[in-house]
Amino acid sequence: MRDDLRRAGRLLEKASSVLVLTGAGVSAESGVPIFRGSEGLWRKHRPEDLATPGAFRRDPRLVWEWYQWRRDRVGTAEPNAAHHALARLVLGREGVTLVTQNVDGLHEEALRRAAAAEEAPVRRVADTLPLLLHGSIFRLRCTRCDHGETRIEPVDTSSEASLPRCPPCGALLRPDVVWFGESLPADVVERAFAAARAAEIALVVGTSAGVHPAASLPGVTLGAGGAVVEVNPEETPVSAHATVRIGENAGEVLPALVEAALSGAESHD
Ligand code: BV8
Ligand code: ZN
Repeated sequence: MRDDLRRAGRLLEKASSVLVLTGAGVSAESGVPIFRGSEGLWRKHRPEDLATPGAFRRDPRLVWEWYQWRRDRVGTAEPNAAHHALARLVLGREGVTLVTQNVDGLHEEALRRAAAAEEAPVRRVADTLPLLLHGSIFRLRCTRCDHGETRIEPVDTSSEASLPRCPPCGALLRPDVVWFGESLPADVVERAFAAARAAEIALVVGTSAGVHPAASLPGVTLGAGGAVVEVNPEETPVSAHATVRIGENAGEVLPALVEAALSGAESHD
């Protein structure tokens, strides 16, 4: 096994507490477009044009059209080897907290499949579902009351009149995701930062680490004396602080990395 993978596997295997932070790069090999970079989502649109409350107030149809385009793409996407490896890691031993910036639901799908396949997973799926820092693209919430719902079927974005409305109060429904300038769910942030403080290793996979407060999590682990392992083909602000940096695609290296991390799993019992 390559030296960097062996060293990273060893760090993860010895750590009693691990934070995993993922971004759009972990879903890239599932065909879900990432935000930045040449073929990124933001290339065609600027974040302030679409992922902000102001954009939705100004032109809810345009914002819904962009989200429905993404819901279509994600709806046909399958979890890739990176999602499946992380599901095995989270289910296969205690002390791993999965935190994601992604809203595509692919970690949850991989966890459900892994739990169904496992005879006796070490942990119950309910205890291992990822912390969703930025919500879910398949959840809708009301712009006026506290109604929320999961809606998989396509939203009709052909006109403002056809946009989804709240069954109880009639106001416009919006994607239940966190936009720029909006605060993240307090309880999720609380749990994510607690996990980062407690982690001996922060495994940072597929994020450009430029959006806060998510991007602050690896620094919290470092500040508490932990170490960082980064998996990303490109350098990011985290790279300089990584004890081990694996400059490859997550789908290609995570299966072997997780295999190594679980090899001594029994020693954590
Ligand atoms: C808040 C959900 C305030 C919606 C998203 C200055 C300093 C600090 C903060 C700020 C600042 N100025 C402004 C802010 C605040 C702002 C922010 O951080 N702005 C940035 C641009 C500077 N943050 C906010 O507004 C947040 N809220 O701060 O609230 C507040 C506080 C109190 C009370 C009230 C308000 C909210 C931010 C959340 C925005 N929502 N998404 C949606 O999805 O539509 S952000 C979105 O982009 C993602 O969720 C993600 O978080 C973010 C970054 O994307 P990545 O996941 O990293 O993806 P990206 O494409 O960038 O990178 C992909 C990476 O993968 C690349 O590095 C690539 O190399 C790699 N890769 C590619 N292929 C692979 C791969 N890696 C591995 N394997 C592969 N195969
Ligand atoms: Zn309502």
